Amino acid sequence: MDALEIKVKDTFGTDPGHVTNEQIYVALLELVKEEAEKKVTTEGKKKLYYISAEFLIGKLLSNNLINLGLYDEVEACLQKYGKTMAEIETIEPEPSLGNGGLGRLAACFLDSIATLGLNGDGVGLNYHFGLFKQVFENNLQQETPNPWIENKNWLTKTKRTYDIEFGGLTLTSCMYDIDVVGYMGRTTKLHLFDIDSVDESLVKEGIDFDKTDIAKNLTLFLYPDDSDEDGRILRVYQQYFMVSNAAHLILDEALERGSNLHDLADYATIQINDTHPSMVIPELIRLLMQKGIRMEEAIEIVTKTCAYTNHTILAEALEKWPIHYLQKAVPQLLPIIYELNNKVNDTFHDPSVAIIDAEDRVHMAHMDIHYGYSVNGVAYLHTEILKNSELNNFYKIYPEKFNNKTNGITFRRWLLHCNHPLADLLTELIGDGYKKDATELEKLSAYADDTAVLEKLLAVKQGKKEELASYLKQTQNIAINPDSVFDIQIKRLHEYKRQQMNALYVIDKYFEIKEGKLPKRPITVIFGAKAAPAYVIAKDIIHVILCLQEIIANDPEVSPYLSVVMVENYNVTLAEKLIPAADIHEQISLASKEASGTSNMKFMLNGAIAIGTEDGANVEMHEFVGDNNIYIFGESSDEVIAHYEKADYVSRDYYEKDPAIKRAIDFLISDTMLAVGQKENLERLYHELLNKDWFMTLPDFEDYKATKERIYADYEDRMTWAKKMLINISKAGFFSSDRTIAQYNEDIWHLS
Ligand code: GPV
Repeated sequence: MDALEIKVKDTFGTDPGHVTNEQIYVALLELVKEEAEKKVTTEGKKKLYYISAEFLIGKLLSNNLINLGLYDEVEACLQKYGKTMAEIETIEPEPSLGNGGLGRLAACFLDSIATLGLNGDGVGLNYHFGLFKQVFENNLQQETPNPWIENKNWLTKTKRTYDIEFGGLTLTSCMYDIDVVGYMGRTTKLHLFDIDSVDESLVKEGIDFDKTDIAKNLTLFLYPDDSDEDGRILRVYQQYFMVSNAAHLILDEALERGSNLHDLADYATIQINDTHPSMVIPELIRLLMQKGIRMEEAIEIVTKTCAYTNHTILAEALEKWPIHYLQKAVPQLLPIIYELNNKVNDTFHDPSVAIIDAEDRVHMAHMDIHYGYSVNGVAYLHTEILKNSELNNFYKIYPEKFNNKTNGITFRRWLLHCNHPLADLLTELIGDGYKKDATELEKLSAYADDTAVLEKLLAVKQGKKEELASYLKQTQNIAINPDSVFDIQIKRLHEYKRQQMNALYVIDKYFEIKEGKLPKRPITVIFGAKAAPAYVIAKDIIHVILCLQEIIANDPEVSPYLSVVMVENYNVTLAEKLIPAADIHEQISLASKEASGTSNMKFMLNGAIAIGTEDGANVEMHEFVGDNNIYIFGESSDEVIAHYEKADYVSRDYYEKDPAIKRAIDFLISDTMLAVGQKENLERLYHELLNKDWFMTLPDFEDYKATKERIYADYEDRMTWAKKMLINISKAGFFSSDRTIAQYNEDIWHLS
């Protein structure tokens, strides 16, 4: 009997043919948990703690089966009983414990840490509803809760609990674990802290709830609406709860393994994933002092233990907490933060590197840089910008702390799991060594001119496009034409990512079609994006895209040639369907603003071709594949930075100079749009683009448009296109998170 048959027999007393899909799911969950537990090891003196407010892990069942080497056996067994993994997978809810790239990166990192057999765990929070679920009503985004913790799930409640003190409130934590199974490797743990008193019934309309009732709301949502002060203070409570638990755990485990705490840095290293966990620094100092260590020494110990990753240069995304928030939520940290700030000021006498600024705000990143031993950016260009402009004053003080770790993705989820036909083709051609050593994908380049192979590659892509078309039909009742070119932009909705530029292009194309200038092949432009609930302009952009979708779908003159689709509730599961099906992917952020991007790497690995700016990791992708295999356009990051310095950009000039731009922008408030959209939203975006356009879409528009025409034309030469696909795949090896994690370990963590 197969493992699954045994499990079903033990649990339900029958065979998989006589139980429901839900019961199969439960049996597989148990099976995976048992197998995963067998591979837990804690070898090595030093241990890594990857602390992150987000772990966007996605569904786990298939991935865990793949990593345990059980997938094929289970799939074959299910087939025997007339079932498929695809059916079983739909039962699993997706935990949405992250917003986007940063959270998904943390999840990929755990997979690689486990796969490389490193001694490291993740630490975060057990949000009951995670990020909101997105629904569209009247072409607008609405938010609803996304419950994922059902009766049976991946969480295992542990016995570990701590009393966490806030100003005037003590909450008892409990620790849940999720096993993270490495690919044919060991199992590592994701520790998620929670409290028992959380009350899900607090959530009333949409995702609204009483933000002041901390004992009941602490872990309800990921990043609750922070447009008001109560929301922001709740975030401070969450962050402190996360890091105080982490700090207790780290000290306890170090003591258990023989540390005397003076040597903590030999037993633990902490990666601070952006500034959300930064309070771990003062908290650890506080706890060490409680254990009798003098402050001076405690500071030294912690500085040798903590390393910080920066994920953005956008000023508004760099956390600066007003002192009075900390005074309310975590008064016990203030004396320590004041002392850390005094030491900095006494040494450097430079307000630009102070921890507390003139407006009494605590700059979390500044604390990390002074009191951590490593500062890294997440792509080459990003780290250069940190060193040479954004954090230049710090770089001058601590050049040795700065280093780059270009992001990566786990090939298990983003190829083996989401694209079986492509993985099989690669294995047929170059063997399966690439599954463990991604650089072996290079071997594929031997087939760059082999038409039989190129044909197969195109057939795999076509198959995935058809799969996506039927999936969208089934799940969202959206019809798309698999013979059209699929041009996809999926990522959080943010002005700097410039979905609005893509939308303006769609409007331009709509007019061209109306004028009789028809594309050679129909174009399907697909978007997927959630907007932060309080991010007004981002929601307006979603509104415009949904209006365009409706207008074009209902226009028989245009719809045979162009369609626009915004998928609802874009998440990891949808990404796994969209990415393998993409012909073209949009990486069109304003140069200098996207720290790295990681969907770019996933698309590349799945044989899609990028149109993009020289930004984030696009720069490195461009270097690997060369000019012929990526479509680069737009101003360079140096040019953009110069515009900001000189403040010389006036969007209206472009509107007046370029009739195509004028036509597209005017369309936003045309009768056609007003017939399906809301006046307020449309006018607001119109004025924003015309008078502000902070992320400079208009200067790049002409080049963007020309480059799009070029890429669509090149798509028609199918063999040349297939060669581009093959080269992209063959060069994707560098972007494996196994490489990234190996570099973190080599340069920062030094785990054995
Ligand atoms: I700061 N990122 C994110 O998803 N959330 C955040 O709060 C912050 C950054 C993203 C960056 O925008 C991406 O460029 C990057 O690829 C990703 O973090 C992972 O480094």
